[in-house]
Amino acid sequence: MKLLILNGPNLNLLGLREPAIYGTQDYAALVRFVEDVCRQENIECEIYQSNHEGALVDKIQSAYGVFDGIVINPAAYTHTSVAILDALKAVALPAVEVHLSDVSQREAFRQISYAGMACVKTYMGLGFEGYRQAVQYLKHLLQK
Ligand code: CA2
Repeated sequence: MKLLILNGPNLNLLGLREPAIYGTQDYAALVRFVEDVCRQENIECEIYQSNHEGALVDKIQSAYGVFDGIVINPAAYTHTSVAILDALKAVALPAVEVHLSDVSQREAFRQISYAGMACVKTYMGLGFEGYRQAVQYLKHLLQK
């Protein structure tokens, strides 16, 4: 089983600012966390972060026929990107949306998730743990 883990803009800056919202650990720690989870679950993974919408769209497109599922935190593009929504729909791989923070309790502009419309499940407000839940959810779904 092979999963693509995608992270959107500014997540590479984790730990530098807003620790009350996003925690104190940096992006390298998130990568290590997800790699450890995938190792424990016996899942192959590729973890990719970009600050560019088109690069994320290209990566989703390239997942077709290569990966079995996608875990995606589109970051700010969650709330704006029909292009990412369309790419997820186009490849039609099971996708799970993750947010470190509980976006449902934040600003009005964060209340819409375009990417979420193409996802089978969303985890929010769990910090890094949300990625573990997402990987495990996809594992169980794909084993059915
Ligand atoms: O809670 C999440 O995971 C988000 O996807 C994070 C995004 C935000 O735009 C979404 O609404 C919710 C922001 C990503 C990183 O932002 C940083 C801001 C300051 C310092 C470091 C990272």
